[in-house]
Amino acid sequence: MWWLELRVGMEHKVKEIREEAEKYAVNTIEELEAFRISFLGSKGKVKALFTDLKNVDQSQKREAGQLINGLREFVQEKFDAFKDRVENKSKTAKKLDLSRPGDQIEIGTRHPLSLVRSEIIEIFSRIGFTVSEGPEIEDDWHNFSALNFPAEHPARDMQDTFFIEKGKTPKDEIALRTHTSSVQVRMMENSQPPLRTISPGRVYRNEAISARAHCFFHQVEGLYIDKNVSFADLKQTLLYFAKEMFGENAQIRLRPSYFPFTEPSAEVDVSCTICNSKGCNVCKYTGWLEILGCGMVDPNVLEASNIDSKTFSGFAFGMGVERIAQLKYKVNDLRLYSENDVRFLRQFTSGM
Ligand code: 2NL
Repeated sequence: MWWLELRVGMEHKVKEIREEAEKYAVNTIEELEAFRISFLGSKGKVKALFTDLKNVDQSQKREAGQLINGLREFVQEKFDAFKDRVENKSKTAKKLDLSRPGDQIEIGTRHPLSLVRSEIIEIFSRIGFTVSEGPEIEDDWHNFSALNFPAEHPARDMQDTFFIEKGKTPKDEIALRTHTSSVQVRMMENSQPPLRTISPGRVYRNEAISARAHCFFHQVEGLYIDKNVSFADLKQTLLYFAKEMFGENAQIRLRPSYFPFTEPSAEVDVSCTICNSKGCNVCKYTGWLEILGCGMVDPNVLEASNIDSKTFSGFAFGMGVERIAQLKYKVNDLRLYSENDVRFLRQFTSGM
């Protein structure tokens, strides 16, 4: 059965050698040479097949010859690829100079909001405020109801708040927090006064993005509850903050305002540090810049978190970190904070 012998003999051998070459791994020049000798050398496996070809029946010779040629090409390509790899490897090995100084890593800078956030935290830490944080996804109770928001308040509207889950009633709704007061409600619920805490964090409002508004921003809210906490304490605390943040010469003024969660409430301006209150386009020639909102915690808010409003009183305030950073670093477009343009970001210190 000569034909079977041919198939088993030639076809099988070609297949075997091909598989052997496929599995072969070469890592050094010596191994490369061994591969060449074993497969392509004058006494190599491919050459041996060409010798065998002489014994193949004339009618099968052409086909068998093509088979071996194919194998030779395959092995040659394999060899070329190995050669490439091994030679490149030895080249880079020669170039490697372990005594060279390392590449300089470019040092990043702290984000201005991160810098200002840390500074605010530090200022209040010095007078005994702790830092509290909480979830960005909130239920209606912690974001609105416990803070004395009436049912028909516009903030509870789709226009102003990002809702995540609509409930059967407004009280079942889940939303992105619109202020970090929600964190302070959790603090009041979980501990009894005295309470002195600031809550930094990201908050969300459903607003069109522009130079002056964004759909998210960063807040630091403060809360102080104890016996006999007065409006004078609030005022002095904020004056201390303004001087620490904007310099010893900073002055503050309070204007009456309204928030559902404080009574009385006020908005606080700091004397314009850019023109020394002489009047400039930043303070719009008023000499004053608005920096935060504040007030005495509404008794309804204390009671909602089971704090006796006959025994305790407190003050609270809230400020936008973007706003403080804008005044400190003269940032004229809110979008710069979140666009990650390194030309903007590089201007800030890399220190802590
Ligand atoms: C603003 C005004 C304010 C508060 C936040 C607060 C928190 C609790 C109770 C009462 Cl738990 N008040 N926070 C009070 C007044 C103003 O923020 O303009 N923020 C950017």
